[in-house]
Amino acid sequence: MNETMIFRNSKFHYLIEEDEIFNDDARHVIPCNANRLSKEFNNTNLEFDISWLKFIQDKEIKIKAYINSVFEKPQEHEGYIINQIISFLPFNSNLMVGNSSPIRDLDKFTSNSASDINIFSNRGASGIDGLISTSIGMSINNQNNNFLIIGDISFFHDVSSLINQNNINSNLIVFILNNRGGHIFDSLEGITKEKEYKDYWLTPVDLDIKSLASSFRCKYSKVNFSSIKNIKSIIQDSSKYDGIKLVEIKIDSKKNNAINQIMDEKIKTILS
Ligand SMILES: Cc1ncc(C[n+]2csc(CCOP(=O)(O)OP(=O)(O)O)c2C)c(N)n1
Repeated sequence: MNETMIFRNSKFHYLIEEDEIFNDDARHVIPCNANRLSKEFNNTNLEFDISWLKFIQDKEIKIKAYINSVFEKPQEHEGYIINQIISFLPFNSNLMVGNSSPIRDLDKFTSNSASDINIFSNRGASGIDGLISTSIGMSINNQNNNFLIIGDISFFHDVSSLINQNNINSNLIVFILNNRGGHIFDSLEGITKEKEYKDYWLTPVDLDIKSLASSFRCKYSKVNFSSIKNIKSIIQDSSKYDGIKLVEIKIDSKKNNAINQIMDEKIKTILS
């Protein structure tokens, strides 16, 4: 639906960009401040057809209702887990969200929260590097209520940053979504069937996170599908501990992908 709608209206697309940055998706660029432009429009008698906005809003309401209905029951699914984490975060928490699946799942499967959460991410080059050290930096400004949601490969990539807690007084909970590899690549069509998939794409590390926690003097707890409700108490008790706590959440990627597929199909139907 989106593609067709965008294609149908492509000649009417204007990018409003104050800094005149080149954008090869937009045929027309208006180099102007967006607030200033909207004020200028308000002073004219021009009438715009904004039925498309209502169309998108209606679809969004339906998709949210569908997602909420699926998540009424616990699901072995990263979107469900992120949804749960967000729902228990205290007011004014700092939350760093890793690449690539965690941030995409947060975008796709969570709604606006009334808790004024400060969201941090690294979506420039979308690197999986430095996410733990950035979160430790983030936590310096907030005595309590600092959280990071990160995949296992990204966690292992930056695990040596945990040594910083010897120098920096950081209060941080790291939720590691451990699906044993970089499962973002499962979404690339055909790749999972290639013989190089495991060695060059998935690259599972399989180090023992509990032992790493003890080496770096971090607290540790493990959550799996049957103990998923413990996420609530882990977050509620977060202000009780100093330092960094690693919470390993085991995910079965096959089950996660199967739920993703069902949800994607349904969302496609809603959008069609
Ligand atoms: C520094 C850097 N190296 C490689 C990549 C390519 N890359 C993007 S996502 C990803 C895998 C991430 O795996 P994980 O953290 O376990 O998250 P998951 O995909 O399972 O959600 C990789 C290697 C990158 N974005 N940044």
